[in-house]
Amino acid sequence: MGFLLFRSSFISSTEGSFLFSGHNDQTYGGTAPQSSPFSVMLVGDSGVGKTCLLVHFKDGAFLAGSFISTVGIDFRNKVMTIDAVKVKLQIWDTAGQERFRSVTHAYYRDANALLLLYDVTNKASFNNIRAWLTEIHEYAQQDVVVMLLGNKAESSHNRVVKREEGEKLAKEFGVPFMETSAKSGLNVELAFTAVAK
Ligand SMILES: Nc1nc2c(ncn2[C@@H]2O[C@H](COP(=O)(O)OP(=O)(O)OP(=O)(O)O)[C@@H](O)[C@H]2O)c(=O)[nH]1
Ligand SMILES: [Mg+2]
Repeated sequence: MGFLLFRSSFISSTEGSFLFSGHNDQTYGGTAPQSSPFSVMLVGDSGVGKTCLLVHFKDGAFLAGSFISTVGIDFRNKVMTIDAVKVKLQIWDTAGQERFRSVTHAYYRDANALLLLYDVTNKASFNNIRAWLTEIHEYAQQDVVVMLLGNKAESSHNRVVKREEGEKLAKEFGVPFMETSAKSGLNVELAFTAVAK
């Protein structure tokens, strides 16, 4: 019960910006047909680049410098035109830190798609993908769209996870895969478009 209260109070505290455009830079317009909002959730270990991927997608910028770990969960809206249809994406950015796991679990079931990230320069984040997939299986809807993303792909000097390893793991679990970079912008738009299609 206490947890449910926490969840609803979180929603109402952020809904202001949702309704009054704090996070809504783009508005509907034109003649393209609209579809209902599509909810995408970013998951994966702390530090893999979930927030940076979202910021790049939303604002086209990379947050260099100090790493500010996400607390709990946050969201941003973005309207995209996919195949001539305006799609409103509601993107949930979760905290990767273990201590927020019970908070983020409550949001899995509302997600239409999950972008599951690891960091190609961090082997542990890759090794944890199996555990993340188990968690997704447990808490998300059966028909959720999952895509595996190997982020920080531009960081060739520090890379410890080969592209082929990511491909192999994705194949094993029957999910699509791509490498991304929130720094260079590689495949950022494509990843969000692919799951929203
Ligand atoms: N080189 C490189 N660094 C990146 C990239 N994406 C993120 N980073 C860096 O990785 C660190 C963590 O990025 P965040 O996006 O905050 O990580 P997060 O997954 O949101 O972490 P939590 O909020 O704790 O779950 C930051 O220092 C970023 O600058 C990338 O594509 N390339
Ligand atoms: Mg974050």
